[in-house]
Amino acid sequence: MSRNAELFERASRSIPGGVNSPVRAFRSVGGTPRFVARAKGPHFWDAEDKRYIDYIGSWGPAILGHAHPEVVKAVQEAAVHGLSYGAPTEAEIEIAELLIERIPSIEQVRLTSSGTEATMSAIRLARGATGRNKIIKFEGCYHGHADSLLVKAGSGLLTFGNPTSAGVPPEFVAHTIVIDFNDAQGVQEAFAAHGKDIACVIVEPMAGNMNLVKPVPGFLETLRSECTAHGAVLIFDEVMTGFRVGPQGVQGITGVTPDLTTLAKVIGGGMPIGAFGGRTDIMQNIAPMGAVYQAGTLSGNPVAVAAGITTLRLLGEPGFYDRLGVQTRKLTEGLMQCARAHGVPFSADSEGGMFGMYFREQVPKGLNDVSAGNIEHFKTFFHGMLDQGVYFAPSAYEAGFVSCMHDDAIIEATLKAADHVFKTLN
Ligand code: HOZ
Repeated sequence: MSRNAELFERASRSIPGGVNSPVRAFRSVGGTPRFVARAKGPHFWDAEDKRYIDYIGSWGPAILGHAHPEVVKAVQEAAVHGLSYGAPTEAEIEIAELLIERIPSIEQVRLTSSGTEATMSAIRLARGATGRNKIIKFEGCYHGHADSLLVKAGSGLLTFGNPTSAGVPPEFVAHTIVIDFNDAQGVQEAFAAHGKDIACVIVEPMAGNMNLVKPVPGFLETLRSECTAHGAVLIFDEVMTGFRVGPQGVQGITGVTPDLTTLAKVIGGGMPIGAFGGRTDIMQNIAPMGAVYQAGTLSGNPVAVAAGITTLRLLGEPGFYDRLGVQTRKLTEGLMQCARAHGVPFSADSEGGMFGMYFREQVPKGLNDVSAGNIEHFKTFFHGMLDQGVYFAPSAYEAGFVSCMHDDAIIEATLKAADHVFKTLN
């Protein structure tokens, strides 16, 4: 038995499914999860010391590559001074100021420990600020695992073919309206029917939890105009896209301004962190200023904040996102070329350092399109690439991530492996 298999068997005795987050279990692709022993730059090594080119990068945070020396140094230096205080620090102000400076729609921001906490809190805040109950979310968008959001949610749940989670009472999701992503008309109809009861619209402005799905022109603009017209709060969940697709997230690319934004992943540089922020008049409703409660012992954790500040500083270097976007496009265009050469129906898309691969001719516009991809081709491709030492997400419903350490040699090695694997799909 391989060392990875041994570890998986052992893990399965003490941890449900052997993993601490469902997609990692490889259920939708079959086979044995790789247990990571260490990582550096664009690579990680598994329990058998096999090296992989990593296109997950911790699902986004590793934008500078794994174990970037400056981020590691910042973490080490912060750790020496104590791991957690449960009291304010100057560094928290620094990261808040950095976020406000980088993302113009954020006037005030509060830190949490995860993206789930950030979205859950942003929704509570929207409800508290408006005095309304209903929320709109979109099919295939995933906003963490808070109860009211586990309605036909994407990612792990889809992978299990189970559109909602057990353990969520129907009453908890009774106020959640689910509309197809990119269905602007559906949004207009929902507002026409329930406008005065809708507290907020929450959206991944570029979806990353049903694979990468971009908004069609006019979709985000409709969300903005409907929210404005009906006094609802527009929340952009940029947990995945924030500082990943560009220096100001999707809002910087599309020019559509949300009222609140949620962030996580990249802003912690690999350490657990989340944040929600936006208009001051809305943010002032949070305790201790207002009546909306939100708190956390590890919120603003000094070690996570140190990693985040250093990461954000390095991302601010001129040309960073241009270079990242070029490398990511080299990958997606190269993959499409390989697939075409071998007659495999395939498409790909990217924005900044985030990409999608689809085993169908057209890039998807929503969840149904993603589900229409050839899942058998995906599985064969995934395992073929894994054998060749290239690690893509073990689910057709996840996006991929490129770091600034994925240089030409890494992309070429990936495409060489892909050429070999696409050949076997024909
Ligand atoms: N579904 C998560 C990403 N979209 C997976 C997170 C993890 O397993 O770490």
